[in-house]
Amino acid sequence: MEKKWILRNKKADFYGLAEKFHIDPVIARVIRNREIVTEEDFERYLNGRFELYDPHQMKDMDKGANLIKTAIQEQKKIRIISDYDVDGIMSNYILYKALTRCKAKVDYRIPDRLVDGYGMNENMVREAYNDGVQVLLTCDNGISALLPIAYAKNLGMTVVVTDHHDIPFEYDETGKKEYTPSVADAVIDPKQEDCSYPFPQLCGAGVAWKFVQVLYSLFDIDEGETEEFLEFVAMATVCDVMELRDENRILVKRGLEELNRTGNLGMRALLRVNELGNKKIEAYHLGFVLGPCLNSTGRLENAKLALDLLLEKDYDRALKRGEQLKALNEERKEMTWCAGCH
Ligand SMILES: [Mn+2]
Repeated sequence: MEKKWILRNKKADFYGLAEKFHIDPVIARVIRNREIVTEEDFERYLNGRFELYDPHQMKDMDKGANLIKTAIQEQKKIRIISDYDVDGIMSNYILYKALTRCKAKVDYRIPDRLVDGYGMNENMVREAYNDGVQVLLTCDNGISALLPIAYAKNLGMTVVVTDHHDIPFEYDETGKKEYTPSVADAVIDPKQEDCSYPFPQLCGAGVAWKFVQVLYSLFDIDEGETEEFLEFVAMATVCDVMELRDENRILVKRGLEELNRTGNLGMRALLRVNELGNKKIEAYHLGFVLGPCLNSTGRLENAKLALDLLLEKDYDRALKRGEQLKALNEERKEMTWCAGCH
């Protein structure tokens, strides 16, 4: 049977656009269907020639980064708490590496899906408190952890939230949406109504990366050093199924360039065990080969295995960890086997 693509029919001057940008009119139509409308939008979409947005535009960004800076200078114990999926693991990795670079006393915690469930909970706050942690930094979760955060505040901890999920709300008597305020010391989430960041569709790792840009500038660390994290932002953006337009498209494009010459031993090992060592890595590989390997752990074991792989400093050990993750992913595939989802 012949396959047919049916294109939505949004109006635009496809022939004019095609001629101007040297593309096929059908491509112009596909792009238009992604809500890319003006010539300026087309230019940005096709050629990616624009500066990424200024991270300072994000609400509470400066406040949150300064709180972490002070905590680092005062050598307070900081714990990063993420989610267990690929976006969570990537966010956690980015923040952990960056805070370590700033000489922070920092560790990380990823919830175990079976034991802890999704995101930060009161047990994890208590556990951090008992470990002498004074500052909690969340990524890819935290916006809806209102009670655990209130609990942490009662225990005298500082809480900085970075997230990209929707802001929790209730309807008031008149049926109007009422957002439930968080008592965290800083809430960085571009989905907040009063946040003026122009592109709220970043993934958790995207927000974390923006945070690192600001943190590095506070420590006078060269901005170029943040680029080593782009491959992880790209991985998270694709695996969290974010819209691949606007800033996300640029982040993924640049991240793929980084990934193709990655210096991260864990990532190199993961490429090698998936027989991708000499191949050009594209978005497909992020979403369908590498991502599932990193994700397999959140389901069957603790996602910490995946983070440990990315932090591994010895290549032979990294290879062993890579094999282990790949095997776990195979096991998961066996367990969830069905025709059509292989
Ligand atoms: Mn996410």
